[in-house]
This record gives sequence, C-alpha cells and structure tokens, in this order.
Amino acid sequence: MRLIDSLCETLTRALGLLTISPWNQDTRLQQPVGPSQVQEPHQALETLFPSTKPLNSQEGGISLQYEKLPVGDPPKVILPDGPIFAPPNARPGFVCNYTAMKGWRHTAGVGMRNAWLEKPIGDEDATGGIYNIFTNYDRFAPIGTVRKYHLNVTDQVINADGIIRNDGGKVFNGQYPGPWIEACWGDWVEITVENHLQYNGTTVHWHGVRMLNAFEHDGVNAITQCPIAPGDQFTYKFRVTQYGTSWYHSHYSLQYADGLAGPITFHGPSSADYDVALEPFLFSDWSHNSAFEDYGLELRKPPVAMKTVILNGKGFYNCSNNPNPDCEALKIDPPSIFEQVFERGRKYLLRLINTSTASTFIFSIDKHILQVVAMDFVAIEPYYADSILVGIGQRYHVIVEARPSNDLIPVEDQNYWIRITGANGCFDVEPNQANEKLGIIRYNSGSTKTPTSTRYNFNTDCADEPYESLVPVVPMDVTARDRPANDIHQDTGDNFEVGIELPDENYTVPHGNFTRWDILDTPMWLNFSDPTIDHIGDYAWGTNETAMITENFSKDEWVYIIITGQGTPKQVSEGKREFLPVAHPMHLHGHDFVLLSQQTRPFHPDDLTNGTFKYDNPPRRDVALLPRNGYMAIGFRVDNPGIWILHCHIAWHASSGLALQIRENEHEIQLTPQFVKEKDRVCENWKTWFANESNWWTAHEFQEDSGI
Ligand SMILES: [Cu+2]
Repeated sequence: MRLIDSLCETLTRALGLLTISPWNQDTRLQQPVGPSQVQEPHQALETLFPSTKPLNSQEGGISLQYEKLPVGDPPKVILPDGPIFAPPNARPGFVCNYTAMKGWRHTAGVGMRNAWLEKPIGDEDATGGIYNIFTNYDRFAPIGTVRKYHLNVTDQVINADGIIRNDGGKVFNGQYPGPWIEACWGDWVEITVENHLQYNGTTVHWHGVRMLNAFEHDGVNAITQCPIAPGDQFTYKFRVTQYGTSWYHSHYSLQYADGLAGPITFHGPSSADYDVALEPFLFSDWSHNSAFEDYGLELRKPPVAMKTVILNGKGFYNCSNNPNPDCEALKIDPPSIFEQVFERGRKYLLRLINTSTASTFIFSIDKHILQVVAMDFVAIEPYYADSILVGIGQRYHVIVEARPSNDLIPVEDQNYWIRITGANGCFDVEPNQANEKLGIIRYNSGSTKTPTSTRYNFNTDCADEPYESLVPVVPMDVTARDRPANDIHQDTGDNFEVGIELPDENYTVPHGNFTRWDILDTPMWLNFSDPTIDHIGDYAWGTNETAMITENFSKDEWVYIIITGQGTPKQVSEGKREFLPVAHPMHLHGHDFVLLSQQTRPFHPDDLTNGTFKYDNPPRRDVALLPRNGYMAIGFRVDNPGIWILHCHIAWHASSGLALQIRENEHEIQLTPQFVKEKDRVCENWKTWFANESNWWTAHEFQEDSGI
C-alpha cells in the first residue's frame, strides 16, 4: 500500500533519505546518466531478430549476431574485449559476459545501480552507446552470451510445512522451489527439460519473458507444443530482452501447484540504489494433496482451502489448530523458517514473486518501509509503501533500508517478522492455518529470539497497487489513443466477459458435472495431441470462441482487450452462465501489456475518450488484477507474431477454462525445419506414450482440465 505523500516525506526524512526519487537526482553518481544523455545503441532487436532467422536457428547465437556489429574503420586504440563481471548477489561463480561488446565497460556498482554498460567517454573512435535504466529495452539489447541450463522433472515427496506431502509432489532438479535460473540482459538462454514423471507429460513456461519471435518456446501445453512425454526431453531457447525477476513453471494442467515452479533473474540495472541484492522471495499457498485431486473438489462448491502459506518453500502447519487426529501422526519437523540478517544502514534489494495456486498476498516487514522499484519485468519510478500486494504471477522489486522505525531498541534485540498476509477475499487458506509470520529479519546473527514486532496497519483489500504509483521508467505512450486497430465495441467486438458456467442439476457435461470458469462463452479445453502450433494460419481450426485473431496488423498498431467481470446471465448448453464478484489475476504471454484502465465499475465505451483510459505512459506489466465487479483494459503493439494465451492465474480457473488464445500475425511466423522436426518428434513420442493406457494414472480419466 502506497504511503500518502506527506507521510512519505516525513518517513524519508526520518530514514535519512534525501529524495523520493534518488535515481534521477543522486549526486553520488560518478557518471551521471539521464534521459538527455541516452545515446541509441546500435544493436536494434529488429536486426538481431530478423523474422527469417528466429532464435531457434541453428546458426543463431553469438557468431551470427557478432557479424551484425557495424563495420567501420578500426579504432586507433585497440580496446580490450568486452566486460565480464559478477552482478550483485549472483550465485557464486556466475558472471555476466559481454565479451562480444569490445570496448564497452560495466558501469554499475553501489551508488549507480541505474547504469549497466557504456563505452568510455573520450574514446573518439568508439561509436558510443549506453545501456542503462533509460534504454528502450523494447528495441535494444546488449550482446550477452549463451547460457545453458538443464531441468529434471521428477515426482518427489515434499516437506514444506512439517506435513509430509507424499502425494503428487513434483519438482525441478530434486528441489522445491526449483533452482534459480540466472542470466544477464541480452543473453541467449537454452534450457533443456527432461521429463521423468510417472503419469504426466510436461511443458515449462518462462513467465513474463517476452519470447520475441520465439513463441514456439513459450512452453504452453497443447498450444505451443505437445507435452514432453515421460522419458523424453525438449530444449527451450529464447533471448533475454528484459531484466528483472520472474519465475518459470509447468504450464501443463495443474503441475505448478504440485511444486514445479522456480525463480528467474535477468540481471540488469535498477531504478534506485541498493547495496546488496538478496535471492528471490517466492511465496505461495500450499496444499498437502495433489492439485489434481483438489481440483475435482474445487469445482464443486465450496472452494477447497489450501493448507498453509510458505515462503521459499518453508512454512509451518499447526496441528494443534487442526481437529484431524492424523495430523500429529503425519507431522515431522518443518523446515526451519526463513531468516535474513540485516546490517544496519545498508540497503537490500528484494525480489518478490507470488507463485500461488489461488491466493493474492501482501508482503511486508514490520517497521521497515519498502521502496518499490520494479513491477513484473518493468522498472518503475520509485515509490514508498509500508506493504505491497502481489497478485499471483506478479513480481516486484523492493529496496529495504536496514533502518527500522523503532530505532531506540538496542540493535542486539532487534528482530522483525517478514509477513505474507492474505488479501481480503482473494485468499484461500484454512483460516486457522494462515500463519503470516513466515520469515525473520535479524540485526544480530547470533540471536534466536522470536520477534515481538507488530504489523503495520495496512489495509488488506484485494486490489492491485495504486494505479498512479506504477510509472514505468522507460515511457511508452499509446499512440493509438482511442482508436485501436481492433473493434472493441461492447457486445459486438473484442470485449471479453469473465463468467462461470453453473451446470444444471441433472446435466452431465462431457468432462464432469463441474462449474467452469471461462472468458466468452466457452471454457477452454485443448487436445494435448493436437496443439495450435500445428494449425498456424488456419483460423477456421479449433474453437473460435476461445481464440482472438489479430491478423494483418502492422507492428506499430495497437490492439486493446477489454476484460470485464460483468455480463448478462444466460442459459448455455451446460446450464446457467453467471457473473460472480471475484477478482482474477489476468496474465498475458508474449507481451508486457499496457494497463489502460482498471476500474471497480462496469466498462463504458466513453471511457476511451473521457480521460478514464490513460494513454501517456500507463502501467506496463504482464499480470494485472481484474477488479471484483469491475473491468480492466489492456493493450499491446502487434509486434510479436505467435500464439499467446491470456488467462487467469488462479490455477483452478485456468484449468477450468478461463483462458483465451491470441493468434497474432501468424502469417509472419517462421519455424525452421530443424525446429519443426524436433517439435514433431516430441509430439510423436507423446502420442505413443498416451496411446498406452497402462501409462495413465488409472484412478481417473486422463484429461480433467483445459490442459494449461
Ligand atoms: Cu480467475
């Protein structure tokens, strides 16, 4: 929750900070950088990624890109190879490698975290250039290196909260959360996923990553690929054109809720200064059953409650609050709670990620103010808050100064709770298990005391961070204003209602007598063995009701999508379609969308022209909360050909069908023959595995949900 400005000023003075936005006024910068000094680097993404040479090209990688460096007179002074350096708090041994950028140097460091790479000033032969927080990363990226990762997907017992979960646990590389995937801005990433699950195929999605000209590596089951069959593997490849924090997770049915999720960091600049960056903070609701089992219960009222809340895979289930006599029998020692030692006066960068199945959370640290510097993969002008609401799939970077507001207590006694608090109405954990005290900040590493600190008195409304607080540092103005390229007239055009299908008493729909969420009138239901990628350009194929076609628009044109929780109840084949007052975290693949409007009331077409829509540098991100009983309007430039999904990130809702395919300029998609061969191989393996019913988990029919 944003602090009101006057309070903010008082606090920042109290905290000894000079300014609310130190990033553009900080006199400590050795090499001040500002918008007026930004020179356009010469590696435009268009030339790095001509559509005839997509990322998956076998000739791709450094050598191809290197040839595209401008050819000119050789410099009089031979410059050393490009910079290699360790970014703040990377894992040991990890370095950013810009060897290909001869003559450039890494300029960031404490006191100038908004910088990244530049050519030395005074080198007259250098063509000049700079990569920093003001660089238009939508168009430019530095030339990094190729990074290869390997993820093994296995079934595994997980102990996250003291109750052994031996049912349905699934992990990457034997751990939950999965291993931290790190890369640097401008790198090429190749991740090989090996599936060793017994009963499931799998696919892995790189949440929020733009996947420029690489939709075929987006990892969405039954859309961009067939599942990777047990025993098979597939290598995902993409270019890092953004920087910040995100997560990767299975996009095969409900698997991520069973443990298939892990953090991603793309190292790059920051819009405010910090001394130390900490490893990502993943928080989530948690169940003791497989999500595949809970799902059946979830679709019948009332919704199934998750068991606990966990931070970085650690929580505590309190058996004394649980009437179940089996509780003590199942109980083992919970993992030790997350702890972090702060050194007084230092500033820490925290990377927050909500990886929940069904819960929106509010992150806070008692007596510590948060300086918010990035939302999703977009750096923002810093603002201060006492807490921050993180919807499912959303991320924030926050900087915390180790200077608690009750500073009179001797340092050796200072311990503070890190809290992960459920947002009111968007939170689905057993009421007596919703322990929000999930971590401890200590000022004395030897202390073992339980904190006695109290929570800030923030409100717990289920609403995104204040719209006006979220101002991207790299501005993007929506040039289409009130004239998008597509038709958004209510009831006739691209205006999408989120509703729920409530089956009639006696009606048995083909896939169970369940309530089903959807966007438009048809819940998504995909055929795992017949993905959309095999029907590129064939818009008549599949269920038009679950696809939006944005074909023949130019890269500079804007498409808007109005998503509303309002509509007129009506009878559909399964029963009644109704509209419930539920907030949905809506996520779009393949684009950072602009959030043109987010209202707690119904949409009206006049909103485009009466000042309600914001066209000048609106918030830009990849997940936003559709307000309960309200609407949200998003827009994107039609600049990334592919098949992208727009879906609710409540896992139950996406599974039940609340998703839409955006089929964007498919005529521009070019898959290399090598990729097509590999895609088809994976699909044939899947079909062979699937055809043998003895491979299935026999307790159920195989497909129970949309597939995503
Ligand atoms: Cu939803």
